[in-house]
Amino acid sequence: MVYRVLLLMLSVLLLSSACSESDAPDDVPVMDEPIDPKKDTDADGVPDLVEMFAGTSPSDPAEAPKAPRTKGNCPTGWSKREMLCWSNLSSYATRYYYASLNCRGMVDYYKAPIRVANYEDLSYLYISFPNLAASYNPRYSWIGNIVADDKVLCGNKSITSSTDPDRYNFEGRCNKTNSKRFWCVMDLGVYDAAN
Ligand SMILES: [Ca+2]
Repeated sequence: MVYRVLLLMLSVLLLSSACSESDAPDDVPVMDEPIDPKKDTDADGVPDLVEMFAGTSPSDPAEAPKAPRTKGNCPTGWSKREMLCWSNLSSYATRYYYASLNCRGMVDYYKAPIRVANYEDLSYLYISFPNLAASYNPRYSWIGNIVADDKVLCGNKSITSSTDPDRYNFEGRCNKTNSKRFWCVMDLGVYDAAN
């Protein structure tokens, strides 16, 4: 009987530690449902998702990432890092499959494939642009893609300077049901060709 109770206690402990595994900081809201990629709260013609990742307000029609662009430049609100365009870091944390859908959800608007920033994208940034590394702290963030059954890469180190050795080893494995923040990324060449 005592053995059974101990076993039960151990299972509860293991289960609770698995559920609370390195999630987003407390002040970041968790979005526990998919975001409709067509929803346009302020009816300015730019979907909420697009505004959120470009850094404009989805509820203020006076704000929208609509400025004209030229070839070789990323869309308004996205940062150009050589041949990659980076969105702002998501303002919320969410499960990996929703993160993936949220990036993908902007494809119709930008006419280019968009992904959750993956290990190759981040690695390239940290190693080729060390002065930017600390601005893309991987801790608490998703790193695409799925790498094993239910497991996705996630940042497990904080990169705090241009010489931080964690730039070469910042990835761990997290359960896809954890909630984390993320960046969306698209290839500038593909975006240019489509626009
Ligand atoms: Ca809008």
